[in-house]
Order: sequence, then structure tokens, then C-alpha cells
Amino acid sequence: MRAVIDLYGMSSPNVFKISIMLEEVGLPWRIKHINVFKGDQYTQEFLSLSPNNKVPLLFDPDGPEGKPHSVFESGAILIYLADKTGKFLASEPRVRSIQLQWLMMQMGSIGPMFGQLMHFIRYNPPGSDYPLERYTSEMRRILDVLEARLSQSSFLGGEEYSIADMAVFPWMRVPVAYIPPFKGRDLVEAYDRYPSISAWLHTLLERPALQRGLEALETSVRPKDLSAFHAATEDEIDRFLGRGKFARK
Ligand SMILES: N[C@@H](CCC(=O)N[C@@H](CS)C(=O)NCC(=O)O)C(=O)O
Repeated sequence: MRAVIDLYGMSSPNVFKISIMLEEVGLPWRIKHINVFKGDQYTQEFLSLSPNNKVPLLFDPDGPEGKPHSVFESGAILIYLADKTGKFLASEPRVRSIQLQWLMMQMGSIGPMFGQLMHFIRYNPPGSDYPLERYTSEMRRILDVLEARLSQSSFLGGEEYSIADMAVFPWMRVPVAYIPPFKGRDLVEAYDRYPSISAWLHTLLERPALQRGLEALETSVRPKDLSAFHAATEDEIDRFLGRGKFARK
């Protein structure tokens, strides 16, 4: 019997990347919910494996040399799973390099910039629109970059679907969840100003494994996150956001 991989996380874009990949490669896995509002990510046990106190964290009981191995950082987890299974990251050096470039572009630009825009849309104190303007402009610039890439290539890393697509896809759902004028629209239609992005999203949504990866967390974890968020005290929200008495100076 194959060892079951533990995915520690919540229903957030960086965790969806991994649930999608685990379904795509067909490894047995289960979710271990981390309640970030209650502070599960700050326990010594969690920090010993994920020192940046973030999810996702992956624990593979059957790691290299058959020994247990843990991985934090979603990009590193995707590469680990690709190397473990020989799937969704090319072995040919040139193609592999291109796929990794788009994966790193997600890690360094899309996640941080969309994430900051989502933060300021929800929590910007009145008085200045500068953060909203700054991160909206960055999001639009990034969408132009993705549109240009996908107008030349079927997938981000080239002609093959790869971990780069799995990394970017969940972040394309963030504007639809939080950011006007995307908010509340159908995922594919929301990007009608970007026809190549729309077509790529449509292709990805037709993948049964991707759908299973989404569904797994939407059904089991999303309700827990919503009730944890609504049950959180002001102090717990401040701790999660690193503000108020939890701000570091
Ligand atoms: N670069 C990290 C970012 C991870 C990240 O920001 N995770 C969020 C959820 S998507 C988190 O754990 N937040 C809890 C916290 O910041 O305490 C990755 O890609 O794994």
C-alpha cells in the first residue's frame, strides 16, 4: 500500500496549487486543516517543519531514500512532487527551464501582488487610495504579461501543461472572489478583456484532476475556514495580519 501524503493547509490559492498537483499525479493524500486564525501555524511542531509559519506544508512519509520528508513553500512542493513522479515538469533542460521561469514568475510576482491587492481591498484604512492604485496597476501589468505569453503558447511553460499552470491557475480565482470588476463573475468570462487567458482557463477547467483538486478543499476545508474567520476575535485577526499590537517595528 502506498504511503498517504499529508497536505497541511487551508482553502487558499497556494494550497489549491498542491491539491491540484496531487490529484494530477494520482498520489494518495489527505488534508490536515490548519486554522490560521487560531494560530495553528505558530505551534513549535508546525514551525519545525514550516519555519515561515505559512501553508502549504507537505509531509511525505515515503520521501527520498524511502525516508519521511517535509517540504514548505508551494513552488518547492510542486517541484518535489514533479521530481518524485516524473510528471508535469519536463526533463529536457530547455523546456524545464522555461516551465520553471513561469513557476517562479508566479511565486515572485502574481502571488505577492494579487495578495497585496486583495489585502488592501479588504483592509485599506480610509485616507489614501495609493495602495489600491499601486497594486491594481501591478495586477493589470501582470495580466498583460500572461495574455502576451498565452497568445503565443498553449500553456505557460510551452506546449505542455505543467506545474507553472497549476501554480498560476488558483491565483486567477482571486480577482473573481475579491477584486472589482472581476468580482462575482464567471471565471472564464471575467477575463474577457484577455482572450488568451480566458481560453487557457477554459482548457484547464476541463481537466477532471484539476476539478477534483478544487473540490477536495472547497467541500472539506472552505466551510471550516469560513467559520474560523467568523469566530476569530479582533486580536486573532490582528495577529494573522501582523498589525495592531502584533505589528513588528
Ligand atoms: N510563498 C508561500 C506563501 C504561502 C502563504 O502566503 N500562505 C498563506 C495562505 S495562502 C498563509 O499561510 N497565511 C498564514 C499566515 O500568514 O500566518 C508559498 O507559496 O507557499
